[in-house]
Amino acid sequence: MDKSYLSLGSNRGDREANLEKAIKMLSDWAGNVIAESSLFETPPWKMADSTDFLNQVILLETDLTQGKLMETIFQIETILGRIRIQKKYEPRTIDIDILFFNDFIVNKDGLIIPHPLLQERRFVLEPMAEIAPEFIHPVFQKSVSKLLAECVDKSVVRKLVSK
Ligand code: PH2
Ligand code: MG
Ligand code: MG
Repeated sequence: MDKSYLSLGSNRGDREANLEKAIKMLSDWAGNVIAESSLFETPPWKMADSTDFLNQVILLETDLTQGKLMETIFQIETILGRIRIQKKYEPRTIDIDILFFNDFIVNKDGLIIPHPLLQERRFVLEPMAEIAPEFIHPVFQKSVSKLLAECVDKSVVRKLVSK
């Protein structure tokens, strides 16, 4: 099976329930969720007039191709009430982004892996560093903990104690 790290984020509705439902659907339709980070409360990154997010990173074992995984993710986002109105970032019940897929480097049919902005986002690197600090970014050839140490985004992300 292939291994994919996914970033989950929600800042509308019952954020914690949205993350939980997304993980359940991913395990039903995409594979096995074999690791989950804690939940992190994070200030909106490059979004004006937005409320705080809950963010999480999970590790999924899957037999789906990257393209099929992306399709499944879009279906889950739609079922969970994600509405895309504008092109720019907007509040959402759920956003699921593929961060890594094995050590593959992909740029095809609008899908870019590794996620091109992950190294700029503390809301991704903090949770990922909790479950996979030694994972090597295949383009930069640096570990996630090194990317976190070098990250220019200094926003304060807060780990929730309940998980
Ligand atoms: N997602 C974005 C843009 N900004 N900020 C936070 N804190 N969390 C997110 O998940 C997030 C964001 C685009 O997908
Ligand atoms: Mg996103
Ligand atoms: Mg997305």
